[in-house]
Amino acid sequence: MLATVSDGVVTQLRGDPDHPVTRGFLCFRTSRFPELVAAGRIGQPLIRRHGRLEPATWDQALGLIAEKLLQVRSESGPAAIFHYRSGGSLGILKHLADLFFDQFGPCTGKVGDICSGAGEAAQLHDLGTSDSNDLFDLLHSRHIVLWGKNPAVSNVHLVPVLKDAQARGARLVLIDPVHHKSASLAEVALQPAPGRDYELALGIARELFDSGRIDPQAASFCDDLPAFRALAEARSVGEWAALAGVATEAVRQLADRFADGPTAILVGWGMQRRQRGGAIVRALDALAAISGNLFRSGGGVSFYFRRRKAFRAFGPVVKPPRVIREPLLGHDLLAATAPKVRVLWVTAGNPVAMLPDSATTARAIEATEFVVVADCFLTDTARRAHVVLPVPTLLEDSDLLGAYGHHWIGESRPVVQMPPGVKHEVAIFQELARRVGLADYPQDSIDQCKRNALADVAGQGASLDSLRKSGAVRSPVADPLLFRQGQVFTGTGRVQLLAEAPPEPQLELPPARPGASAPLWLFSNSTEKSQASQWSGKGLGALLPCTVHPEVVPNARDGQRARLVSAHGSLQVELRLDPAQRRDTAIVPKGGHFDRGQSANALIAARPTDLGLGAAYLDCLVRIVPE
Ligand SMILES: Nc1nc2c(c(=O)[nH]1)N[C@H]1C(S)=C(S)[C@@H](COP(=O)(O)OP(=O)(O)OC[C@H]3O[C@@H](n4cnc5c(=O)[nH]c(N)nc54)[C@H](O)[C@@H]3O)O[C@H]1N2
Ligand SMILES: Nc1nc2c(c(=O)[nH]1)N[C@H]1C(S)=C(S)[C@@H](COP(=O)(O)OP(=O)(O)OC[C@H]3O[C@@H](n4cnc5c(=O)[nH]c(N)nc54)[C@H](O)[C@@H]3O)O[C@H]1N2
Ligand SMILES: [Mo]
Repeated sequence: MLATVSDGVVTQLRGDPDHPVTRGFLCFRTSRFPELVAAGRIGQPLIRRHGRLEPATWDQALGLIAEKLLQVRSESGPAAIFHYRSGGSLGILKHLADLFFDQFGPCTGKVGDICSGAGEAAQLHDLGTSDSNDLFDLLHSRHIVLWGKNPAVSNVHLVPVLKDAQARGARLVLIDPVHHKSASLAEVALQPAPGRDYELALGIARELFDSGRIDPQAASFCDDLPAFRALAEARSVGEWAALAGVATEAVRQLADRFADGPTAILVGWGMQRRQRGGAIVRALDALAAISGNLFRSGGGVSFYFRRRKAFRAFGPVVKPPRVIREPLLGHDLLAATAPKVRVLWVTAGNPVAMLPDSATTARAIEATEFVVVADCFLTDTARRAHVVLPVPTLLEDSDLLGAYGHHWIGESRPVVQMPPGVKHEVAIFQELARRVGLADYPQDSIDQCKRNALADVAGQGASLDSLRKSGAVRSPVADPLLFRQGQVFTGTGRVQLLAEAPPEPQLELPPARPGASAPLWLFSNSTEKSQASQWSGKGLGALLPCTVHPEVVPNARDGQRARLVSAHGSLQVELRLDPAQRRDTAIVPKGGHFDRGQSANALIAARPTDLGLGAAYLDCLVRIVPE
């Protein structure tokens, strides 16, 4: 990113025209990030006194924290301290927070990943890694399947690559129950039933088996081929299509695309946020493999880019004395005894708004004896803290970054000075380490921390100096083609095909109310205007918008107020009518604030996914009650 600064203020943010991926443009939310900062960041530490958060000095804040950490460790042991770190701006130096709690304890840690847990675990199981071919390998694709993915909103720098691929003849298909902006990129946009991608994938597989169009070598590079074949043959193509809620012909045409490769599957993140999320991604892995598209340039089944692979860890992997499951954080915090969790440290995340079952998360945090939140903003979570520590925004930060959607790595350096009351997180932990007597905690300069993280790749063209000179460097440890010569990275070297059908998801019916709609699948999808709970520009507005088909609520008017009711809670919304949507869905933005009554997670039960301890956010049914 490039920033224009005038009088110490960022007046414009844009993409770097020299960056191979960002090519001079940014997404809506990032280009307007300065407005978010101007609207109210925290400029000094806050300490709760007499029930209210009041300004304090760093000496008071860190003194209080050090005292509390030492007291709780000596009285209850380090397992009574829990450190929760989420994504934030994804900087690599933020991992130094983990090192602090490993050395101070080891303390209670988090397991699972509500973002990508199920999909990553699925791919790790099937392929031995969760990574992708080089982004630009898509230029060799004949077909690209956007399977439950909305790049026009959540991955904007993929869009020009898709368009370039199309200009070279690639044909694009979108598979998503929701009609969204990316539909206009695709030649076909299929809207299957929510959560039925397993059935859709097996229908395609059945058609490929029936017509003898699977890779003739499949048995040599796949384990469990007969079992996967038996799964596909459990139903006819027509039966699978009916279960998936699409026409039989549509399934056959998808099969034709897989047989006419190279065909790349770009696996979206939504469908793995379901109870069967792991099995769904496993079905897509299997489809890519048996159709002969896994090892080809222009093929692949791309979900994640291993953004941390190039960076050396700051310490050894430490086994925590106890773990809290991220998708069940509120529940696990409340249930933890022997010892109770007495200190909670939250960094780079807003769990009250973003984890499922917001009310329980909020209650669990409120019930914790001492809560520290490090953030730039007074979030739903920070508002419940005993101490709030203000950290730099991404425009003031100094860090290293891997990327979400490609293999380039880069350095961030401050374009403006942070306000005097704000501290870099590395400095916070270094100072705290001195106060609590951690003699081995690194007291290096930030540049030295960066050099340490780059030690493994510095000799391969990715030193700190080359990052500084070039702006961004392609990770030297990312092969342009992930798999070569029919080998994956599993124990056997062969793809582990899905061999068992996943169980049906368990769904809670929303209570019946007079005049209410039938149960609808609640989608809480990314919106252009925010990164999770960080809203840019004008923000979310007074009422949470909820998009539905006009026939979902009889006589509904656009803009009408209504209530969304689930088995867990209810929210006031403003209806947006869209005839392009299915009649069994209700779509709200992800990231609404809990204290404003706008968090979808107030409606969503905390339930883990089948693999990887993700959160099944999307297995949520609601009714609409007109007001
Ligand atoms: N503007 C913006 N961009 C973002 C983010 C943001 O908050 N705002 N968040 C970032 C983060 S944290 C992440 S993890 C990434 C990915 O963030 P996501 O927004 O999760 O990713 P996508 O894969 O683009 O979108 C998910 C898609 O899955 C679809 N979907 C849901 N259920 C199903 C299903 O059962 N079947 C099928 N086929 N599709 C389904 C949804 O309708 C949606 O279009 O994006 C990042 N980009
Ligand atoms: N219903 C529903 N819920 C979802 C999702 C969904 O699709 N639907 N998506 C899920 C996904 S994919 C994700 S990744 C999670 C995201 O969940 P979170 O990571 O909790 O989301 P954010 O709201 O981005 O919170 C990040 C916070 O970190 C702060 N921050 C930014 N940079 C830094 C930093 O350098 N240091 C520190 N200390 N703080 C920093 C920001 O100000 C912000 O308050 O939400 C999940 N929740
Ligand atoms: Mo995420």
